[in-house]
Amino acid sequence: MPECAPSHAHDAFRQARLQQKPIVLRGFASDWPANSWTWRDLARAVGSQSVGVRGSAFANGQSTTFFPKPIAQKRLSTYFEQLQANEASSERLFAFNLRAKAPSLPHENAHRLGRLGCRVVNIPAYFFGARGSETRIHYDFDWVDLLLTHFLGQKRVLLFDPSQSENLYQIPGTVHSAVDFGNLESVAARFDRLRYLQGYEVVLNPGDTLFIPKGYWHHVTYLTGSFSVTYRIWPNTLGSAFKTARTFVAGSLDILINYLPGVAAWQARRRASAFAARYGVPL
Ligand SMILES: O=C(O)CCC(=O)C(=O)O
Repeated sequence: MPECAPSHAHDAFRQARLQQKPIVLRGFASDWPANSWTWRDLARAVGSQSVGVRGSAFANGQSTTFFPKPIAQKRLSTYFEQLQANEASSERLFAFNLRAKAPSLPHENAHRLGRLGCRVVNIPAYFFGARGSETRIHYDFDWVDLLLTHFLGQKRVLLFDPSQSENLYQIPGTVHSAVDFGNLESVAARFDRLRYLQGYEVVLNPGDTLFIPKGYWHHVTYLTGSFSVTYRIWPNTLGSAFKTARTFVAGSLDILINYLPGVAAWQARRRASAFAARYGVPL
């Protein structure tokens, strides 16, 4: 995985974005306020609020939904204590609105990312995870460039460009792969195209920023309890703005219609038969 020091971040990021290749900007965010938050600061800022924590989408059989369903309702401060103690679990908070839950903390980072020469949508999406938890492999349905900045621990990210979708056994009509990366050894025989898979692997440390280009598949393993924040970059060409608008509307509609009774099960059946026809193996 290409990487660069903070002093070269602007030029290296510009080049990577032009070429649509990932890059790690090591230590780019080491002076951000979020990089000095402790678990105790976070627990204090959220007070007594509770949230639905999410687990492993594969374990819950939620193979085609974008947002896995919550597996437990938990006090946020209790969850942060678990992360601080580095307890192993599958519990995650995915695309979490920490700004709404902890408004007393400084969440303004758009201008800091602006130093890279891009404009980001000013909506921070936070990702928390316990040691050993995973975000299943997917790409983001709105087809935008992403900047993910990491804090308070380590996570491992695998990245694959869109040309790898067949080798990843993309489930037709979804942004998901049928491959459970948490159990690669047991699925390797069934999904033999994995042999041809080519991609990148990187371990992120506190203060690192990862550029994830549009449509890039990403799989995340939390090596310790930790969190990140992702910002979406506004499209910079008319063509990409149009594709983002189209995929955003289609993806949002898909999420909404899946709430209607029977739709999720019907979609799952349709996708399973399309999958078997395309790859010659059952989903
Ligand atoms: O870090 C994670 O757990 C997932 C990040 C992600 O999916 C994203 O930023 O789009």
